[in-house]
Amino acid sequence: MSEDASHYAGPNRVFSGVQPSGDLHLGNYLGALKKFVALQDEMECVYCIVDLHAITVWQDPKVLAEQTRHIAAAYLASGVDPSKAIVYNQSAVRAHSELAWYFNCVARIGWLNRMTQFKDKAGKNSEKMSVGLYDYPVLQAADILAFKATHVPVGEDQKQHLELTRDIAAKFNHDFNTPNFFPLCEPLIKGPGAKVMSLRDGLSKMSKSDPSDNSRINLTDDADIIAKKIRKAKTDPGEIPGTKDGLEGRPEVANLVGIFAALSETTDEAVLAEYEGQGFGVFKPALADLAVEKLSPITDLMSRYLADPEELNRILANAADKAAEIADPIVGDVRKIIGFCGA
Ligand code: AQP
Repeated sequence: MSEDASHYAGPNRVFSGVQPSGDLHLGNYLGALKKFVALQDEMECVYCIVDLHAITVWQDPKVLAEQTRHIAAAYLASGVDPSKAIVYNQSAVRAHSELAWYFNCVARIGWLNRMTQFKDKAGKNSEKMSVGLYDYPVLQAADILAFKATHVPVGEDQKQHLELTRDIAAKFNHDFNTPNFFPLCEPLIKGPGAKVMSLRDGLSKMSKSDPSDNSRINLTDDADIIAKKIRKAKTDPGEIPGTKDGLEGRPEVANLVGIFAALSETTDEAVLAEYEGQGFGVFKPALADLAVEKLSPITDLMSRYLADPEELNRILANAADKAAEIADPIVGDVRKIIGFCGA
């Protein structure tokens, strides 16, 4: 598509979301939440708890609201400030679902057939998956574009979905002859922590749905559990190399070095220089101490927020009103552009 993001004249705006589909882990924190906090002083930020996405796989109705508050508490405990950023849950703002339908009529089936995350999640059971899971990237495009968001902080796993969002925006702009109505959003992916891998397999990403709890560090894990999981993390009999070349073919070691760098806000190179020649008997305890130092305050604060569910509900409801104030007029314009009677 030939359109250039730089021709969009609207304001810069950040949008991102996390599913309330289970405990957040270190990958979600480093790949998403930590970036959310850094951006809230730079641009208008809209941070959603994407409960419509969560129900693309079964969610127990008795715990969905609680899981949603859990993610809200994780946002706030990580440093997202509701007086600066809009923090709400997706189902409370109708614009998401409405725009997703319009985009279903813009996106092509061939585009969705290429989405690797659906293939990974569905495996051999794609016929038994919900239509929603297949359509997930279209809803994600609607989330972003209902706010005309220009910047989207996510982990590397979302790269393909954001390319689809750009394709949908460009096709809409082109089909309806409304150049630059939707911006072509810029993914904010780079940096340490963009792809945190499983502690048990350096080739699979750290994920909420991995059946092994030892594969991930949850934001609710206490210091002992964090230390135990890092102690048990898969490595090899070698030592920490002095340069990144020495990490070739050692994905588990590369992952631990990357986690160390992301948590200490430095580079892989600096970590390698500090620990060159050390064994894992030295490196793992240092990493465990660092992880506990960075994550424990978040875990503690989360518990305090979760102790007051009414206050979390209030924060989410207020923010949903603010989110609707931005998204409703944009979706209203889309209705007019499409040409609906009465729009
Ligand atoms: N391992 C990861 N490394 C870096 N970033 C990650 N993210 C997820 N896993 C990693 C980023 O976290 C944000 C929220 O993700 P999500 O919960 O909405 O969905 P997900 O990507 O599907 O996360 P999971 O943990 O892998 O969940 P399941 O197992 O349910 O699929 C996104 O920005 C994502 O990039």
